[in-house]
Amino acid sequence: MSKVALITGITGQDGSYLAELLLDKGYQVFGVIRRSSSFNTSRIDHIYQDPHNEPRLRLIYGDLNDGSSLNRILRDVRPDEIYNLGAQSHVRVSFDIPEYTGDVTGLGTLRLLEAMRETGIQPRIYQASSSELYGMAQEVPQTETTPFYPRSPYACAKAYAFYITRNYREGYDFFACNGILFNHESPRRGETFVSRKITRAATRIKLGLQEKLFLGNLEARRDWGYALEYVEAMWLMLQQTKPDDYVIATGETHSVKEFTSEVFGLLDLDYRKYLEIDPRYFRPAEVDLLQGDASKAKRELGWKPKVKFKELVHIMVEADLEVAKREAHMGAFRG
Ligand code: NDP
Ligand code: GDR
Repeated sequence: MSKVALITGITGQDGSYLAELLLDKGYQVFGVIRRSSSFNTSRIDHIYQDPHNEPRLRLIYGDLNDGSSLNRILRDVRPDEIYNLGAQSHVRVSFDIPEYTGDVTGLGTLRLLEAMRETGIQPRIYQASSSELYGMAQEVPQTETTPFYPRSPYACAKAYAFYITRNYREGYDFFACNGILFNHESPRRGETFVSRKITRAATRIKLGLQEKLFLGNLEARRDWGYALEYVEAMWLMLQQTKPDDYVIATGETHSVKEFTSEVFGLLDLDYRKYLEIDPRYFRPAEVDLLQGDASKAKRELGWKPKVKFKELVHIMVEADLEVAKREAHMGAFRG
C-alpha cells in the first residue's frame, strides 16, 4: 500500500517540488487548491497532465480559511502525512492585508490541526515555519534555540502557527514538526519575491524587453538556498521516530545588492546602469540579517544543502534567460 500525502499550497513553489518528490517516492498525493477565476496550476500542470501520475495525483478544492472544507478533505483523503505549505506568503503584502494574512497563515494552521483533532484522523503533519520568525535577529547565526522577534504581520502569523503546532504536539501527542526554513528560491519562485524579480528583470533587460529594475532595500541580507533541496528536508522530518523542529539553511548570507550584482554580472551587464530605488518596496519594519545554522538537521536528518549562492543564481539566470528568449520570440512573431 502506498502512503497518502495531503499538500496545502500545492500550486506554490514548494508545493510543486514536494509533489514531484512524493510522486517519485511512490506516494498517492492529494493537493488542496483554491477556486480561482483564472488558472493557477501552471507549476503543477506538467505532473498533473502526465498520464504516468494518473491517478496518483489528485486536486481537491478547499481553503485554509474554511474549516469545514478541511474537515471534509481529511475524512475523504485520510492522509498518512500532511504538508501545510498554504499561506499568504508575501511579507511586504502582509502589511497591506494583515488581517487576511493572520487568518490564512496563522489561524489556517489551527483549523487544520483542529480538523485532525475533531475527526480523530491524525496523520503526521509538517508546518511551513519561516526564518522570518527571527526578524530582528537576536544572534547570528540563528538556530532552533534563537529567540523569535517577528517584524511583520506575516511573521507574527507564522509565530502563532509555529507555537500552535508545537502546542498540539505537546498537548495531544500529535506527530507535528516545524521546519524553520530560510529563504529558498528556484526558477519557480513567485515573480514578486526579490530573487526572481531580479533574474526576470535582468534577463529581460539583456534581451531588450525591459529597461529598468525597481527595488527597495538593497542592504537586507538573506540566507538563500535552493527550493528543490529544501522540500526533501520537509519529507525527512516526517520520517523520523519522534517529531521535532529543525532549521533548514545554507549557512551563507548575502545582501540584495550582492544578489543583483551577481545576476547582472553573469549577463555581462553593470547593474548600476539599470537599477532604480523605489521607496514603495520599503517595508514599515525590515529584517536586516538572516543566516541559519542547520547543524541539527545535518546531524539528525542527514540533510545538508549542495547548492549555494552562486550556483543558485546561475540556475535561476539560465532558466529566466530561456523564458525571456521565448517572450522575445513571441514578440517578434506577433510583429
Ligand atoms: P508560494 O507563495 O509560492 O505558495 C503559497 C501557496 O499557498 C500557493 O499554493 C497558494 O495558492 C496557497 N494558498 C494561499 N492562500 C491559501 C488559502 N487561503 N488556502 C489554501 N491555500 C492557500 O509559497 P512558497 O511555496 O514559497 O512557500 C511555501 C510555504 O513555506 C509558505 O507557507 C511560506 O510562507 C513558507 N515559507 C517559504 C519560504 C521560502 O523561502 N519560499 C521560507 C520559509 C517558509 P494559490 O496558488 O491559489 O495562490
Ligand atoms: P522575504 O523575501 O521577505 O525574505 O520573505 P523577499 O524576496 O520578498 O524579500 C527579501 C528582501 O529583499 C528586500 N527587497 C525586496 N523584496 C521584494 N519582494 N521586492 C523588492 O523590490 C525588493 N527590494 C528589496 C526586502 O525588503 C527583503 O529584505 C520570503 C518569503 O518567501 C516568506 O514567505 C518566507 O517566510 C521568507 O522568505 C523566509
